Amino acid sequence: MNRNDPRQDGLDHDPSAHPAGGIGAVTSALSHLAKEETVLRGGRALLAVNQVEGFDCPGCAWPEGKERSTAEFCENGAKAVAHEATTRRADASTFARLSVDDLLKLDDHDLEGLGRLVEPLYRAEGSRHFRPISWDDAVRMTAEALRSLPTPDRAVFYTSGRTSNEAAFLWQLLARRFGTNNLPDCANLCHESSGVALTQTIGVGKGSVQLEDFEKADAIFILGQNPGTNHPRMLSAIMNARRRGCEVVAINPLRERGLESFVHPQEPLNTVLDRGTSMSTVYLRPLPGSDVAVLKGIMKRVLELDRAAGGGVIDHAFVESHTKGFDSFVADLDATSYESLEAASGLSRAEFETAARVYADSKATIICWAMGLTQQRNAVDNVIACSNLALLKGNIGKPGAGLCPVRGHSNVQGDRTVGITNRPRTMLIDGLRRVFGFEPPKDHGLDTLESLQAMERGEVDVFLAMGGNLAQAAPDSARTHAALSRPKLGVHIATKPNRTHLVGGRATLLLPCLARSERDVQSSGAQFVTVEDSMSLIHRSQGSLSPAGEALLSEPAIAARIGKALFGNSGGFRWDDWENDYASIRDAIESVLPIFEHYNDRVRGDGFHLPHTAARREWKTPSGKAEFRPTPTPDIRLRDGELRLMTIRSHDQYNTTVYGRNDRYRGIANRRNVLFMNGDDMDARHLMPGDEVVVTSTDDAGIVRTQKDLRVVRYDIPRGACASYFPESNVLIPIESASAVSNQPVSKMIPVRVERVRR
Ligand SMILES: Nc1nc2c(c(=O)[nH]1)N[C@H]1C(S)=C(S)[C@@H](COP(=O)(O)OP(=O)(O)OC[C@H]3O[C@@H](n4cnc5c(=O)[nH]c(N)nc54)[C@H](O)[C@@H]3O)O[C@H]1N2
Ligand SMILES: Nc1nc2c(c(=O)[nH]1)N[C@H]1C(S)=C(S)[C@@H](COP(=O)(O)OP(=O)(O)OC[C@H]3O[C@@H](n4cnc5c(=O)[nH]c(N)nc54)[C@H](O)[C@@H]3O)O[C@H]1N2
Ligand SMILES: [Mo]
Repeated sequence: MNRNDPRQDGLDHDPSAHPAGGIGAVTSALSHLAKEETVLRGGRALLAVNQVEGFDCPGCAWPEGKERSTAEFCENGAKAVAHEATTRRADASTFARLSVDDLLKLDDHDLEGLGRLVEPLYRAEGSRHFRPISWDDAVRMTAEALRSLPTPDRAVFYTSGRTSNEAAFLWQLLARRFGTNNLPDCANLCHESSGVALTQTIGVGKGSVQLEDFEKADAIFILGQNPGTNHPRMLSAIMNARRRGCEVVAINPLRERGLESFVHPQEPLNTVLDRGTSMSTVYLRPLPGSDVAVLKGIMKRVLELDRAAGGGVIDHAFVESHTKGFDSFVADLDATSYESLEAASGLSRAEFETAARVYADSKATIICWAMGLTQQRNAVDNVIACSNLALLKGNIGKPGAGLCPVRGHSNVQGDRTVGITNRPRTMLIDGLRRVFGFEPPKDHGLDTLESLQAMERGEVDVFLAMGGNLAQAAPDSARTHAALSRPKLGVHIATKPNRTHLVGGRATLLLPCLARSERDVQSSGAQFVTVEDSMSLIHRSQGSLSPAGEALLSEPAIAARIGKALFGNSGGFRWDDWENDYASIRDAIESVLPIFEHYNDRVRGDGFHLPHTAARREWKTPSGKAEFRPTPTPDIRLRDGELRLMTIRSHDQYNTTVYGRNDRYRGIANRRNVLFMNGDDMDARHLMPGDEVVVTSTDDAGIVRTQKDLRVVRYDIPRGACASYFPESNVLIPIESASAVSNQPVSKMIPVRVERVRR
């Protein structure tokens, strides 16, 4: 058998040579609409995605841009909408037919495939069936469970980043009025490290660029991100930049399709000719976990170029007047040899030089990154290194330049802004006290990993989740499932059934809510909600489809009803008003957080940008300056025979929601149990494509975790690295394996062993 021909391997593996996007994107989107039996309903919804009067795409947090007159087509946004608009229903009869044990046998794809939840359900302790319950009883039961706690810190309020500002604000108000800052969220698993690092270096934990900057940049760096799959609308911005000659430097162990070539599906001629725009001018492929070494290699060279030219490469005037720590940063670079950086990253000095040349020649550079940088042990350093790079040439607070952590969930940034965080800032606490007249808790609450550890120890009695699927999103699946099952009551607000609902709590309430794409009518009339995109633009979102079921409540309504049951309408707490008219929630947000002044007025049209101090070159750091910080070169020691595993998303999933089993751009059809490996690493283990392998990881305590039944795919990936899909590979990640400082799980650099299963 020809070992290099992927088609001989018994796996349907055909790495596509086609550009990203194009006709494949259109046909794929249509097939997902058909699969959900929702061509009409879903098609109607698609026309309204990301329109000023429509709803915000639940796909990702990339901004919309000014040209919203025609539907901005995005294949993966279309899938997200199709799956939300499905005509399938997981109703009481579904749960009467299927016990929890039956449901647990379904995989994530089939579980959510049961369809939309349409009525409140309850599973009593000891029972294996969910049964219908009235809203009144569900709300009363939740309030009673909370009221019976000996201390408020025995409750945990989780939030997933799709939640609107209005719902999120009520949710955190509920938790804080109840008395706890236990407000973990999906950002703890996502861009936590970016927030922590940027707060240290530039004094604000958000990206500093706006969409217009992509029209002005000379160079764009993209690290640890796969926009072709996860932020497809970003490809238009990059394509337009490339067409006017902007340089794009991609840094990623994998050659990702969308970073190589792209056809805009709304350009018919190019689509027909399959003629793509080449997306990157430099493509560096380091080992997973080594970005600090790569960035240091680049910056070391920039420093040399500056010295050789007698200045003028580095923006010394900016460094002088706006920054602190330059000298020790330079001393660290000088003390670091190229050889050590080459050894750590697997790249050559020539590669550092090529990227450094692009950076040196560019007058305005944007630096983008996502999970490849933040899900690392040294994740905070990764982001600090991006910030150092930007500061060298004053690439922040000027047109065409800036730092751009590309957010995941469509409102994860907004949720944080309105108070979803276990570490509230004084501004929020003071605002809540001033407006509502109660003393909010000040001690830090639990983040996501800490919450799971507290549950494991039996210290949490009520776990409430506003969306998400923590059982599958969190690492260490077996322990996470066991931990989630310990609280007396799990309360899950959701659109579709998932594994968290099956394992979450000794008794469980399942509260079904309206989705983004659906009409939300309250007693004062039709409502809209607001969200914040990755570039701090606050804008409205209003669904237009008829709700999936008559009994559905909106997320703000559910939060308000629990609040009312616990505390009643008293003082500044106007739970009934808030449920009836979301403008009154926005008024409350504005009173607490002055950055939202004239919220209801300003959100009427295209929305408004929240102020970003660093983008104005105001530095809210303790020193009042932007700070250079030295970053130690990562020292990744593997034991003999180990590989570095990264867990990544396929083209057919939204986090734990598995739409289908294909990964078109990587040439995988109809399966998810694949392990991408370098040919030399396969040869060293006498592996052939399609072989069944077992992957194991061993933690510091010597405990071995195992993922079985993976099939090897020979892939263009650096030697020493391998990749598989999240969430299945979460079984391999110990809860304790987290980034220093930000406590974010290390999902992109898991030391593993791979062994063939002999049959
Ligand atoms: N369709 C779709 N859209 C989504 C999502 C989805 O699941 N589906 N999820 C949303 C969410 S919540 C998020 S956070 C984003 C996620 O968006 P991404 O961050 O793009 O998602 P990942 O699949 O985790 O991809 C990480 C990328 O980092 C690379 N990588 C891994 N390790 C390293 C490393 O050490 N260094 C470098 N330089 N690169 C590395 C991988 O090869 C991969 O290309 O997407 C959002 N949008
Ligand atoms: N190994 C590994 N683990 C990871 C990652 C990784 O790259 N590798 N990525 C991490 C990242 S970046 C993230 S953001 C987390 C994601 O963590 P989560 O946000 O917790 O998970 P999701 O899969 O996005 O949540 C999906 C569920 O949300 C519910 N849902 C969907 N829409 C709505 C809605 O409108 N309202 C409500 N109330 N519920 C809704 C549905 O029931 C669905 O089952 O996972 C993290 N885990
Ligand atoms: Mo995310």
